[in-house]
Formats: sequence, structure tokens, C-alpha cells
Amino acid sequence: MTTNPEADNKPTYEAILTSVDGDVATITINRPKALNALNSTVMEEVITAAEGYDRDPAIGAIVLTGGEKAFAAGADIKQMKDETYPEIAAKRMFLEWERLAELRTPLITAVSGYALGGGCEVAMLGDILLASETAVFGQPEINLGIIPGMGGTQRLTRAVGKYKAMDLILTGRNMDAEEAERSGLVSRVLPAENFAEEVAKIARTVAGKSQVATAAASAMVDAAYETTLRQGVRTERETFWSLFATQDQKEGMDAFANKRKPEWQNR
Ligand code: DAK
Repeated sequence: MTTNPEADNKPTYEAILTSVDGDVATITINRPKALNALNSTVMEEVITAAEGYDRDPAIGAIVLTGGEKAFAAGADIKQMKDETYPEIAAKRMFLEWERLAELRTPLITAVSGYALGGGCEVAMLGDILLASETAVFGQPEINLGIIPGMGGTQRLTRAVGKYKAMDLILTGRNMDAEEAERSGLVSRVLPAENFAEEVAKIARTVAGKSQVATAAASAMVDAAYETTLRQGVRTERETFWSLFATQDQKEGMDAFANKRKPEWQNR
């Protein structure tokens, strides 16, 4: 990644494309020759772009997507094959991907084609996971003599349950979009022919809500995976009460009572 002085010091990326349409930002992983295999450049650039959009109050939703054939066919096997245990542990390889889970702005991951290994794990960092009919999910690390290492054993199990997760992780088989939706891994399956437009429509819907409300909702749903039911319900209640200190709660309810569209202030 470098910066381009002629374009307001905006970063120029090597392995991703970025675009903004209204209040939706899109990050596209772009290493098609390697089926978007996730090397450290992809990771650094995706995170830099996503965190930049997260800080931008004009952005209400971030889409992370890939190409038609692959969202990402996993971590870059060629890059990591000669790593040793002390090296990989010392550089805490790939730890930074977890930062996507900390974004306040809703993250929509949109998968066409392969989402394998680290690709499936990155897709699972989204708040909403959209799949084209062509999507193929899997955790094939077992075939390389390793196990999922970016949350696959944890997030996949929470999404699909022990028995489906064990089946996928122990056999290394892939599953198609229909099975993924049936299993609870994906939010929706969308037609392949106009996948990008359908994703954009959903992203615009999310981006059109109050940002304080979407951030609170996403944090609370995530909390359901991290805490007990009793603690989660308590925290939800506190968060709910706190939204009555926002202008958007007043605006949303006043707009409803007066039969008009709300104009969110995002505060
Ligand atoms: N890495 C590197 N290159 C890859 C790749 C990958 N994961 N996947 C595909 N490619 C490259 C291929 O080598 C090929 O390159 P060339 O030979 O043309 O130079 C090019 O992309 C096109 O791929 P294919 O020729 O294989 O295409 P096909 O249509 O025949 O097959 C496929 C598509 C997706 C079935 C096949 O490419 C495949 O099986 N790919 C590998 C899938 C896989 O095993 N994924 C899991 C990778 S392991 C960590 C945490 C997590 C991880 C790592 C570390 N830490 C906490 C440290 C995650 C690990 C993984 O994801």
C-alpha cells in the first residue's frame, strides 16, 4: 500500500479495490490469479480500508466482497508453507483480521464462488453474510495437516452447531450455498446474475438506518455469542435504555407519530 499525493493522500492499494456509493463503501479483494488467497498485503489493506470507512461518519455500511470465482480460497498456502512455529507465533500471524469484528459500522460480507479456510473465516466476520447461488463454503485445512486458525472452529460451530461443523472440519468437504443457508451460516442466498446489485440494495437499507442504532444492535447480537443469556439480556436492556438519550430515538418515534420519514442525525 502506498499513498497518492495527487489524490488527497488516499491510499493506493495493491490487492484490493475500494469504492463508495452514497453511504455504502465496498472493499473488493482483488488477487484473481490466486483466487484471492489471503496474504498479509490483503489483510493489511482490507483492515486499513475498513477502519478508515468505519471512522467516516458519511458511511453507514461496509461491504466486503471478492470476485466471481472466489471470495477467497483461503490463506495463501504458498506464503505460509515454510513458516516455523516460533516465527508464526512471534509475529502473531493473522491476528489483525479480528479487528473486522470490532467495527462499529455494519459489515456485510458478500460471497460469490469459493470461501474456503481463511476465506470462510473472514466471511464469518461480517454482521450479515450474503451468498450468491454460486458460493461454496468449507474449512479444508485438515487436508493440509492443520486446523482452522482464524475463528473457524469457534464461529462456524456457533453458526451451524457441533455436528455440521465437525462434519465440515474433519472431512474438509465443501458445502454449497443452499446447504449453507439451511445450516444457518448465511443470511440470504441471492441470484448470481445480479448479485452485486442485490447486495448493494441490502447495504443501502442498512446504511439508511440510524448509525447509533445499527452499532448498538450489532454489538448486542455479537454479545449473544460471548456471554450468558442472563448477562446478555441485562446488557441489552441497559443499551436499550441508553438509546433514549439519543436524538435518533426522538426523531424515529416522532417521525412515526407524525407519519413522516425519519431524518437520522446519527447521534
Ligand atoms: N493459497 C495460495 N494459492 C492458491 C490458493 C491458496 N489458498 N488457492 C488457490 N490458489 C492458486 C492456485 O495455486 C493457482 O495458482 P497457479 O497454479 O495458477 O499459480 C490459482 O490460485 C488457481 O487455483 P487452481 O488452479 O487450484 O483452481 P481450481 O479451479 O482448479 O481449484 C480450488 C480451485 C479453490 C478448489 C483450489 O485452488 C484449492 O483447493 N485451493 C486451496 C483451498 C484451501 O486449501 N484453502 C485453505 C487454505 S489454509 C492462521 C489462521 C488461519 C489460516 C492460516 C493461518 N494463523 C492464525 C496464523 C488459514 C489457513 C487456510 O485458509
